[in-house]
Amino acid sequence: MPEISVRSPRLIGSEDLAVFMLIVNDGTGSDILTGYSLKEFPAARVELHDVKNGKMTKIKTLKIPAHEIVSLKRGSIHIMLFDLPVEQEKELTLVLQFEKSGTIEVNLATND
Ligand SMILES: [Cu+2]
Repeated sequence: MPEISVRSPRLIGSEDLAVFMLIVNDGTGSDILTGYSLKEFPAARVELHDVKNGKMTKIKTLKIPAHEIVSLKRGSIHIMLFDLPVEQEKELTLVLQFEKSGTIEVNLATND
């Protein structure tokens, strides 16, 4: 069974927002990140990106192997948030959906 947790979530940017974090699997089985949305703004566009040859490409799912830490970071895999209301002030909650572990909510605070 996988045992998924999230460490050090960070929200970067002002218009198009990037989300970085560590996704930790302390379990004995792998899991797959299959969904991502914003609790406060369900209509916002949330995308999972990888970077290939310096260009961002959309990917749909992300495997989290057993006993591994997958790092979402600048220049690598990351999550991006689009079409958020301009005047959003409240904190954002990113809802991650994993195939086996179910839903994990990640609180995001701007880190400038
Ligand atoms: Cu991106």
